[in-house]
Amino acid sequence: MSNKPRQPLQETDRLFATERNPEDFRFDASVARVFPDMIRRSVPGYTTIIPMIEVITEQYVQAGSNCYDLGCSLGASTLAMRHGISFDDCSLVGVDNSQAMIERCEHYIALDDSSLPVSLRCEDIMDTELSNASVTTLNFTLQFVPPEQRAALLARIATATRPGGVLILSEKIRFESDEEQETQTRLHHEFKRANGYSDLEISQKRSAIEQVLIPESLNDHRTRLQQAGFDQVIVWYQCFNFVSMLAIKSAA
Ligand code: GEK
Repeated sequence: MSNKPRQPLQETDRLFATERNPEDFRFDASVARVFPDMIRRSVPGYTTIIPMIEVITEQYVQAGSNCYDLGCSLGASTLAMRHGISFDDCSLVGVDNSQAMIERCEHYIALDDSSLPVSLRCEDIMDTELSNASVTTLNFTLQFVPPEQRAALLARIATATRPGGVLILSEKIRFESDEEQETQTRLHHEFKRANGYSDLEISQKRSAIEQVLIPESLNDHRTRLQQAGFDQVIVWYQCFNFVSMLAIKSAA
């Protein structure tokens, strides 16, 4: 056995704790290292949504189909899907365009006890091949896709989805009323403060992420999902300005 100290698989997020030059947020190695801590302390409801992805997958997965986790990061949503799939002839694919995320994701998949194979693709979700899908997840990923490209991606997902299949779509949203926007944003920041983030961390992260995370309203999401080819869109979870939707393609 080597005496070299092992690098911990995850660390506490202190990326914005000291004053830094404003630059856009990127999913690089420094983010991948602290990601589980960062997302849990920053996204209200994340720790509820992950186990529910397993429950929803269990309900909608179809024998002999493909399941996709688009923007899989370290595989939390991928593993939830993996545990919800009861058919051994299904294939599960995780896609992320951050090399640092995919490398770490491989470790988490290897540590997990399910035997269903997972293939990981280091690819842009705009280009990744999709077919014969029963359950696809976009868990806080669409918000990072440039808004003008979102309709094309959703249409491709809907076309690839079998009758009776679903898309689980979780997003940070914006509100049509300025008053609600202000209230929900304040509550989100209070959630971060309660999780130990300082005012400096909150404001620096906000400036860094503003250019790359573009939230849309619930109405925009609903309309576009229906135009893409999903028959029913429901919000199954909301905590402040974070929601998760289920877009269902009717059974034939
Ligand atoms: C979880 N689903 O833990 N192509 C591929 N990957 C992308 C793209 C793209 N165009 N844009 C962004 N990503 C995960 C959390 S995080 C959410 C998802 C967050 C990837 C990006 O590299 C990152 O890993 C992920 O989408 C978004 O349930 O950080 O708030």
